[in-house]
Amino acid sequence: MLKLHDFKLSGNCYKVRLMLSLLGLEHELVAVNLRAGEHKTPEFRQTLNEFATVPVLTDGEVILRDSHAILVYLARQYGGETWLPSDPAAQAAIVQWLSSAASDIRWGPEAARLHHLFKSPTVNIDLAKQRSAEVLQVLNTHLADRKWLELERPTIADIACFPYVALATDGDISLEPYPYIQAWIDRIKQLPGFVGMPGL
Ligand SMILES: N[C@@H](CCC(=O)N[C@@H](CS)C(=O)NCC(=O)O)C(=O)O
Repeated sequence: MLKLHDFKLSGNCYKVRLMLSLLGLEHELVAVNLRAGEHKTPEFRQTLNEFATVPVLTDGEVILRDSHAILVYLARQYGGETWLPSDPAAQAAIVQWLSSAASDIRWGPEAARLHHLFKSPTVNIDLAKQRSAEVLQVLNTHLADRKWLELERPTIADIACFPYVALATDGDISLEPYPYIQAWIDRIKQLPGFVGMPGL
């Protein structure tokens, strides 16, 4: 049985919950209390993730940390050619967006949400706002003449980028100036098997 070590308010965990649901995969959720530091115990580090973060997915002997690595695994293991095709150019086109999710979006809207919702002292909010404006503008322009980020269909590129973009208002960043992003968010919400999370 697939098992996800999870935190309900984490957008990175939500990426995995969403993918599991879109693929119709049965799974068990194990709630990890981050506020109580349950992810920082020696046991968690030794058996699940030495970096002490969630999500962590286990599937039999396979133990994976990092939402994007987990998306890759689920897409290839259970999704055939649909969500991450094996064609090298198509695959690389999608991986570009996994990188954008882990960099531009991470340091933009994800950081702004950390600041506002979780009062994280580590965030430079002015920089996070500036980076949010930059990445949201790029995304809006990219989506002006296409429905999905790559391949003219939903892929894990969309699933990786969607949560923290759609949750931008949690970080006090309005999506009003970005109509093409808003239309893309609505399209993702219409996918069969879509599930939401608090804030969406
Ligand atoms: N690159 C990782 C980031 C994982 C991450 O930072 N998870 C956060 C929750 S969204 C976490 O576990 N934070 C706990 C901590 O930093 O103490 C991913 O995409 O899964």
